[in-house]
Amino acid sequence: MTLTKVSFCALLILFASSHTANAQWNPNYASGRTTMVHLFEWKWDDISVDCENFLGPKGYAGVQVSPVNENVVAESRPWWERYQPISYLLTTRSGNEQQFANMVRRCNNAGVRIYVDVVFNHMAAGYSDVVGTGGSTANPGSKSYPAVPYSSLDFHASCTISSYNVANQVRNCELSGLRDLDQSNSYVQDRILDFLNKLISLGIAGFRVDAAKHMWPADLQSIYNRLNNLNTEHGFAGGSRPFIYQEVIDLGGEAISKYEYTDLGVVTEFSHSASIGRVFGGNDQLRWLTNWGPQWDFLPSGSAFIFVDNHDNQRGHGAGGSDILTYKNSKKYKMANAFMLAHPFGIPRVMSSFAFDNSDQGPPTTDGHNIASPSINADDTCGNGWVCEHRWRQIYNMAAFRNIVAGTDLQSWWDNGSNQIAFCRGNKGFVAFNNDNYDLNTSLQTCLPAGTYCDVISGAKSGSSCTGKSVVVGSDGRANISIRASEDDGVFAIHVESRL
Ligand SMILES: *[C@@H]1O[C@H](CO)[C@@H](O)[C@H](O)[C@H]1NC(C)=O
Ligand SMILES: *[C@@H]1O[C@H](CO)[C@@H](O)[C@H](O)[C@H]1NC(C)=O
Ligand SMILES: CC(=O)N[C@H]1CO[C@H](CO)[C@@H](O)[C@@H]1O
Repeated sequence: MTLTKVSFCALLILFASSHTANAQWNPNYASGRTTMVHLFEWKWDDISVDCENFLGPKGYAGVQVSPVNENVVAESRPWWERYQPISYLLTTRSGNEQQFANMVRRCNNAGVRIYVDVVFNHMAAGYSDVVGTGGSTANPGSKSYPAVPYSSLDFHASCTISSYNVANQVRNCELSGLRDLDQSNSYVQDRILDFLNKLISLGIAGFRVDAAKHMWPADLQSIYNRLNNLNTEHGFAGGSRPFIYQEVIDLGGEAISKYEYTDLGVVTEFSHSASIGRVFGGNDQLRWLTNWGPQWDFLPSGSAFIFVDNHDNQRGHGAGGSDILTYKNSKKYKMANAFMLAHPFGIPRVMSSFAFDNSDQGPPTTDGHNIASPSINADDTCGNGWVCEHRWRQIYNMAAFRNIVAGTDLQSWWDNGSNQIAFCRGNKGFVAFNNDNYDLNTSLQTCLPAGTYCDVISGAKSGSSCTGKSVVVGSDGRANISIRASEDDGVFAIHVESRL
């Protein structure tokens, strides 16, 4: 009796822990990698090449791709047309199904996982007949999408979201006039699952669930429970569940809370984006970052999907308003990204944009319709209208820093009582920031073994020399750290692998 009880308990514990390790909160990254990039509006063939030539070798863990299913062809081709589905055919301006499948395989082979931005809260808006990127037609006016097929039976009755203080409206009415699917309908659930499980069979590692706040958690639960395990032919361990990160914009003060979704998967932490922008934008002091994490009203680290900006709030949509930092404010933007990547909190995603002047503008094209490929400069940066923040040395070297210091604690916090801060990650890495308008020039504890180290922000180790600033760490771990206010970058970072 006692024996049976004991072994039953042991079994339960075993089951519980293996379930957690392989569950939907785990990004399923290849070992030693920690950081995802959003290649917004990139073509599948271009992503394949970037996985092999850059993302894999630089240590990035994954790519979030733009929506993969057929969307409406909107006039002047704005970026937001991809959030207006016409069908679940895998044909968009980024490529077709064969190109998508090829990309997933090539990226997985390069150690880089693919995450798909899935849009199943709604279908395309409008009143008359429209055409999709795969040639399918639909009539949003009569809620008819024959290429799925969906009919008016599959949608909530039309109504307008007039108050975010009423959860029923937020979840059952139409977001910006987009026809609102009823995810409690078993036929709708089956169509969504056919789509998601097809992507899993092609080797993807997880999903960004667009507009999750506009769907009922119980309906999402029913859908997630019926997702297949990841495809072991693509290198995933047997029993691995797709990673799920849900778009829930919650800066407080609304009917719907981000905490309603944490039992289902990870949740986008928009407060992180707004707060890091406010601090590095100069509207709060860096010294307050000493307790960065849940004390800032963020989700617990393992539930928080974090970013400096995303494709919505970098152009004034979404949340955070003028606090949000983007590539347009590059010095402060690089500092914010470096802090996000140096700090142990959360599951980070780096944004990679195309340049834009107005908030509707779509990606660079060759002819007004077909997306143009990025050009790659000698210094790894991009041209042809692409910003490629992920290819900025100050950002990709910090993604590598995060891999190198993974598993260590933040320690030896220093600040000057204002906007100069520094900290160690165990005895593997050290980082300092200067957001004051005067120089930082002082002796600081780096926690690193004695030696000469190369700053990975101003340059990189090249053979036995450093193309940027180097610093001598003494036998007591201290070094004279200097970041002038006038320097291009307000960050200094060294780690065990940047020792000369
Ligand atoms: C830093 O301060 C020391 C004196 O403590 C001075 O010799 C040195 O030139 C300063 N360095 C910079 C970069 O300002
Ligand atoms: C830091 O600067 C001081 C003053 O210039 C010098 O005495 C000390 O040796 C330096 N420390 C290191 C580790 O270089
Ligand atoms: C407390 C402290 O370290 N204050 C420093 C703030 O920054 C300036 C410039 O680096 C120093 O002179 C102060 O000593």
